[in-house]
Amino acid sequence: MNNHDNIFALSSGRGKSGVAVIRISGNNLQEFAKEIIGHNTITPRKTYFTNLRDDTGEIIDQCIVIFFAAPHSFTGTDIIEIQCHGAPAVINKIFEFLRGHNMRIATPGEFSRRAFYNGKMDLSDVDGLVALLDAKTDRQRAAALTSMMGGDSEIYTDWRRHMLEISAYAAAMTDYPADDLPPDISNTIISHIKTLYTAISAALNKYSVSHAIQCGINIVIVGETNVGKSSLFNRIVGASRAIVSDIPGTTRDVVSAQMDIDGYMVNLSDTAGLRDTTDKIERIGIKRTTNEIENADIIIHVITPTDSVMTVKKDEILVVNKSDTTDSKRIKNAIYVSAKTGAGIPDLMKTITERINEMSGGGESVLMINARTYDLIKTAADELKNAMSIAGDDYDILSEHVRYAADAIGKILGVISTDEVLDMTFSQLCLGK
Ligand SMILES: Nc1nc2c(ncn2[C@@H]2O[C@H](COP(=O)(O)OP(=O)(O)O)[C@@H](O)[C@H]2O)c(=O)[nH]1
Ligand SMILES: [Mg+2]
Repeated sequence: MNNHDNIFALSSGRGKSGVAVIRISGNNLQEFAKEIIGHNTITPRKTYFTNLRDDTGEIIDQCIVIFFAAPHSFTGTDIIEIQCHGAPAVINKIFEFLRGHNMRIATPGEFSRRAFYNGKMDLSDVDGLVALLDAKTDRQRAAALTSMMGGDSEIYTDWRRHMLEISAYAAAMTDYPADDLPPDISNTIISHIKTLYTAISAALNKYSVSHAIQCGINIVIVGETNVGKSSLFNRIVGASRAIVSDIPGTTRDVVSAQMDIDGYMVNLSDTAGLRDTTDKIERIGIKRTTNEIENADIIIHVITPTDSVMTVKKDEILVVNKSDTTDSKRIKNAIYVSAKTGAGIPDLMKTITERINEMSGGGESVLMINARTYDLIKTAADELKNAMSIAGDDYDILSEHVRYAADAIGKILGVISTDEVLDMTFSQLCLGK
């Protein structure tokens, strides 16, 4: 991959659309921009209505062309943006035209990679962009946008700066004889490390929230056979905003649907009834149900009005279905619903929403932690803990540990980066980003 190549990509989605956006990134695109626009001078960021012509002079399409001069562009390079009609034939013809001008199609994430190399985004911002392009619900959008706009980077940068300061300070201690140092210097250093450690641990503790926002909150419907689990599943799916997307790997007897409840993504699963059975296939279903329960954030436990009163477990919502068959509501700690008539479903949805909000701390902003950043934050926390255990003995080693912590955070930002990390981060992006 060469950073000096002129690269192009379709930045808008594939398929028939009113308008498609093709972007070109390169080091010196002004002349080419003038040529296609057909003006001797052009102003950056101005829109030009252009009859885009191929090399024989034939019009390919009527387009809007905008030229962004480096460094004031998404990538920090020159960029030409062509807005053409969103027909595959138009797009293909423009691609062909660009190829003929010594340009090549970008690899996935290559535009963002350039933005990173040119200091337009750090890796944490790129993580945010990846998540934003994936966002299906409003909470996902909000968390990803904060991260992409540098909200998370600010926190990481602040932590790292503190760590580097502490590390340098501790290292400097070794240059002085112990008697010359202020008596409480060790305590001061340790208390600074402790403050950082507390902040980082708090962020780690919220990983489950961040994970739930990004990957969805798992809600599982359980109960004995015939209590109406599947009927209730259909009711709930119908009562919430459907997310049109497939969860990979749901071809199994546990049926799942992805939906949007109060802006949160929810993975709702209907399960096989739990009961003792000798039937081999049913037992596989029950095993899967057990797995599903283990991964559940919230369990909807369904019973019928004739069942005996039971205690409700912490993560459970007890639901009495088939309320249409009785007038009594003798089971006190349960929500009465009828999957058949829809009675009580709004109450159930309200309770589910309350539970989700409790779980997520009411939408207060949290660092958007992913698998890559989780390990690095954990490493930083561990290194700070190591540093604290050395208290007052060996400033050199203490300084080293804090330095390792700073390096871990530096890797999150990409200040310290390996090609492997970069490849992993950018390859998640689609073409044209
Ligand atoms: N009267 C009544 N019947 C229901 C209700 N919900 C489900 N059923 C019936 O109960 C039976 C079992 O329903 P199903 O959803 O397959 O239960 P599952 O085995 O727990 O998934 C079916 O005959 C449903 O029509 C309800 O709210 N009221
Ligand atoms: Mg069923």
